[in-house]
Amino acid sequence: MTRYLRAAAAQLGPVHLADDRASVVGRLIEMLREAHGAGCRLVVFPELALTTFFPRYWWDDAAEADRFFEREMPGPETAPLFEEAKRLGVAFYLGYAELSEEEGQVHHYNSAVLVGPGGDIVGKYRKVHLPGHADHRAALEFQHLEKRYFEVGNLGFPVWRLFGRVMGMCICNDRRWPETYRVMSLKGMELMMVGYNTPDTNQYHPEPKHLKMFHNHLTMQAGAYQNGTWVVASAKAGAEDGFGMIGGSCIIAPTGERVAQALTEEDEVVFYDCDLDLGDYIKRTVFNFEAHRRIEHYGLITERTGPFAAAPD
Ligand code: CDT
Repeated sequence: MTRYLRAAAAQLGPVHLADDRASVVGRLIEMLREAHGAGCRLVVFPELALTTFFPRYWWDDAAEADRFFEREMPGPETAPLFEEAKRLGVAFYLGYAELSEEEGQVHHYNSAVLVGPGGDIVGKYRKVHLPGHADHRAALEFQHLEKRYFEVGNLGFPVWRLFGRVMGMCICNDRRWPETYRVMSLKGMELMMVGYNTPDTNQYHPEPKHLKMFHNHLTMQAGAYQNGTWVVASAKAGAEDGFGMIGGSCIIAPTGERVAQALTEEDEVVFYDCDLDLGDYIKRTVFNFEAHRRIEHYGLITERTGPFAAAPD
């Protein structure tokens, strides 16, 4: 069983509306090769990695956004990435917009796949926490229309065994919610992969700019420590057609420390030798769930979404 896993976060610089899939896949392959050259066995790419972050745009006909969705994975444009990863024997996480047909119904999800070193899809995750709004807010500098273009994921928070260890996936806004980590941690998660697209401005409320990066790292470092898990986090960075994305891709140890971090707002690979046994002492001591969790007092967490959802006690 693997003790050390050299894992990479492969950050993408801006992807513009005019950029086609082939050029983006070419950039992903470049980073995959770089990571492989550095000895990495797992590479994490961002959320919606194949296109610009299109939910910032409103189209009167929502179906116009269908051009950003993948109907198959791999499809003709993503097959070269799968083939190269298989040739190199590197596993990867890829975020993409998924258009699927289930029982005659078309569905739209914000998804990620985990592809094993043999090129097979080991697992799929569909984003549960969709931020933003569904209505047209033309007065905003840019919108965040995930609630318009995607449905809430219907697969829960599964975990998968890869390299003999337990791995979880989530997508962007999921990383801000403690429940995301805890559900997977209760299934034994040892490493969590997350891709994200975070604007560098809070369009809903004026806020000091530095808070965007602070909150990004704060939530993931807390999630890593409180669950004794590694987190490999990969961002989009820089200005996509003028709209800034924060970047800050990083690898976080189960101690909550950031051990590797991207320095640029461009395509950049960062990697680390993750000691997958490091979380064990945290799970045996301060976060020994079996010894210390008090589930008899946690019922409200699954009964209420918030304090205003029901009368207070
Ligand atoms: N892509 C994504 O989930 N982005 C959100 C932005 C929230 S602002 C509406 C994030 O949590 O980073």
